[in-house]
Amino acid sequence: MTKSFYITTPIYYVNDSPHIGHAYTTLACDVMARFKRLDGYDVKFLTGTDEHGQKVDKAAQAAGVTPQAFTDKVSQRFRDLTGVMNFSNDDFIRTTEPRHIKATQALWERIKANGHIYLGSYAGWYSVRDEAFYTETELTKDSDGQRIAPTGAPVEWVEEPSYFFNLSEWQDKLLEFYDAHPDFVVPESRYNEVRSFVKGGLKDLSVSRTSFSWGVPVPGDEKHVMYVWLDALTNYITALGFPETGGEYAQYWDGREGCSPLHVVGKDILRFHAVYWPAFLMAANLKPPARVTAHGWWTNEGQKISKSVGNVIDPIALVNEFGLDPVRYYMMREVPFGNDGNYARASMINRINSDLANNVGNLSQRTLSMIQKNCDAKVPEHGAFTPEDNALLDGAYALLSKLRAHVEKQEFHFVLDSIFALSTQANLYIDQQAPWGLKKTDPARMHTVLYVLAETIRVIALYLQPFIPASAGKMLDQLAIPEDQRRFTFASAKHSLIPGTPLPVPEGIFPRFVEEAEKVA
Ligand code: ME8
Repeated sequence: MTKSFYITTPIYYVNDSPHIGHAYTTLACDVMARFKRLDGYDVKFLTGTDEHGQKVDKAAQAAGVTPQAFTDKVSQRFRDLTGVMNFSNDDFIRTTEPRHIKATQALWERIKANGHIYLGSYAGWYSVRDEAFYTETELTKDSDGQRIAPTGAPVEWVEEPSYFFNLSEWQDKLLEFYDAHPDFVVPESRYNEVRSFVKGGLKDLSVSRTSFSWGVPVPGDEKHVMYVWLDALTNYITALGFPETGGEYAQYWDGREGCSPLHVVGKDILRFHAVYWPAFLMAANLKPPARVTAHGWWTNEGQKISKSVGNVIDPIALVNEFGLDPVRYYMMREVPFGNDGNYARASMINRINSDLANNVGNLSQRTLSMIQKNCDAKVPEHGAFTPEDNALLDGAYALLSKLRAHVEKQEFHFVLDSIFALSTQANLYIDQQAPWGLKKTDPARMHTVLYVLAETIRVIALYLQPFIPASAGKMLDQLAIPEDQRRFTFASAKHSLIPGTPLPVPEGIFPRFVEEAEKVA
């Protein structure tokens, strides 16, 4: 049976337009989803928008429109971003949809029926920006003496009737769960952080609010709306048809053997996903996800990104300037996934020129134009392979298992590193074999060398598809590879290029980036 794979992005608050952080998380999920599809999995990839809560309500008020009109407009910008970035999500969820309200209320009712929700009243600190409750001891003061959250967000005092989830009673169960699933949180440093947070003791969690109404009504007590995080986290199972537990829920979440739901999130929202969410699910007798992977944060030219500083990076502006695949490549290559990273214009240009143009671009352009000129524009015939030929080809085919292992751990930078190392090796092979010299001395050997190169490029292009789908697709078009022969099972000698296949005239796929000022000079 085909294996199933479910991957989700956080759902994004619609208080503001998408920025590089949003594009980055979804890109990582897109790469993983594409990789798994090419590797034969049945994939569901979900993204969407988080539309309830005080933060969005306030943003709508500031814009002078109703929350529904406001969320309709801003949610569309996130949907548009999926098109601009060539994301391959299978669904786009909005928490204001009826399917989600139904799922959230059903989850609440299950948790309540199991005795884990009780009515009380909350008196404490709340940060609207973080949509999070904080204890007095977690707070510090800013330069004006105002209390602030550990994230730097302002807090306000809240006193209101509230339902509580008995989180304090889940400490042991969570610790047992973490011990049984040491890969539940990746990277390991984050796993340890989550574990020690839970070990330090948990307090019951306020899960409803009464001082505003922009949320999912609590079933049976509609003065309350649910805490936005309980609402938001449920999206991951709403999209699988919950409260139905057959169908996609059984296929992607709990049922089909080997299915392993994966949530990718930024480090700031790990606690919600790795502590609250498994506790909510266990309280409803549902299975927790298989893994939560946390990535780091981007800075801009060394500076923390903030709206007040005015250095927010607009992913669409990056794509307009550098092109989509270069931006996708840069974001996945520049920063080891899990670490914080820095966006620098100079490093973007350097990656475009040295990795894409000079390495893979040059390899493919040199090889294909020689074939065009010297092999009658057809995949060349080849003679017996030398040990050098075999070393390159076998290395290319064998790389897949290494790439799989890195993808399993969300080590996307290592995947790219390995593919580009193969391309570097192929460039060295050209220089050593010097096919241009063989043209007169040994044309048959020249044909073999060009065959080996074209076949290596085919395999490189297959592997690059998850990262730079359009450019890798063009590389495969230039080798006349049919659409239905682009999955990873085709990365083997059994499916190697067929000599005599006509090839189109090659065109450069990876142009160098030249600054406007240099163009004039
Ligand atoms: O947190 N670099 O939504 P959100 C990298 N609605 N990532 C960044 C970043 C940066 N500079 N700034 C923000 C929410 N992010 C909730 C999620 S899920 C059930 C609900 C990332 O729109 C951040 O880490 O505030 C987070 O993963 C994501 O953007 C969404 O943030």
